[in-house]
Amino acid sequence: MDNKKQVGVIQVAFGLGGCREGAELGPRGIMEAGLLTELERLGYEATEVREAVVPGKPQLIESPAPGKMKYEDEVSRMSESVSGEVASVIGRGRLPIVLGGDHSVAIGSLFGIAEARRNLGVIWIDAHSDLNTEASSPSGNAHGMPLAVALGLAAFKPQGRKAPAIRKEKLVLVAARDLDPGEKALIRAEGIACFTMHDIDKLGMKAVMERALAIAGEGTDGLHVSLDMDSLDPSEAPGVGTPVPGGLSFREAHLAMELLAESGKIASLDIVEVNPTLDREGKTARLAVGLCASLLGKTIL
Ligand code: NNH
Ligand code: MN
Ligand code: MN
Ligand code: MN
Repeated sequence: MDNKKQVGVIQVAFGLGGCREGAELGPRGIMEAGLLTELERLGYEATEVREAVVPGKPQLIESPAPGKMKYEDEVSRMSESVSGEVASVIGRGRLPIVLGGDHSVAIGSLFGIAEARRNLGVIWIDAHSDLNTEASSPSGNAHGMPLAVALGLAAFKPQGRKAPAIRKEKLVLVAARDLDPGEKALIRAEGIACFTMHDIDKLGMKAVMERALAIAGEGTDGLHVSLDMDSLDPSEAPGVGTPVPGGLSFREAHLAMELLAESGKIASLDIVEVNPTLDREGKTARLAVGLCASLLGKTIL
């Protein structure tokens, strides 16, 4: 496996995939909450910080067409830049940390990582399942579609990248509690592993992570963790665009990260949907930094 003591932070100041403005300020919020200091404390050396090239809001905003992804061209250009940055960070033996931005940035990270790891395991920690296609999406928002795109189920395909980027057998959803009808049907039909909040309440986070690791961590050449901050309860993470009650507690989220770290299989990470304009004095951004530290090996003792 790669030299884990070197990371590359990729800032993706993109919010057009979501439904509210402000997620594009997420990378700055997370950096200001002290990510680099925390990485240094953990022994990561010479952390490289890069910025993906992201298009702004177009002058002429097309009226949203049903069955089409909103800001498709912008999402496409953003994904191209992010996947290139991610592939180059991995190519130099570093662990990529992608800072969103809304969750559409994960289209870029998944396709970029897939260049290096065709047999990727993915753990998707999110209140939502992000499995909408253009046809099933109730909103047309790209942040509800990254997994459908990565599985090759959506009409949208990232330019010059081989789809699918991931395999449904090696994908695990954790903390789900707000699924659209088309997503529920897809999860059932495709047999995608989904540990809902109900499962976490019943089994506990430890058992859920053990099962998740058995599914996504075994027989794969690296694990990608995509952490949507709306997986947390809104009382812990108020600064997100689509808060959903009944989410992960502070300790459940940290325990999940600690158990993932103990597996020794983490090869890449996204932290997304931090919206500083909706946050309360940087609480969500600080929690994002803390969770990242736990995932990268910070222990209590
Ligand atoms: N499922 C909804 C949609 O597709 C909401 C998605 N919102 C998210 N996903 N924040 O993580 O529009
Ligand atoms: Mn998401
Ligand atoms: Mn979400
Ligand atoms: Mn919804």
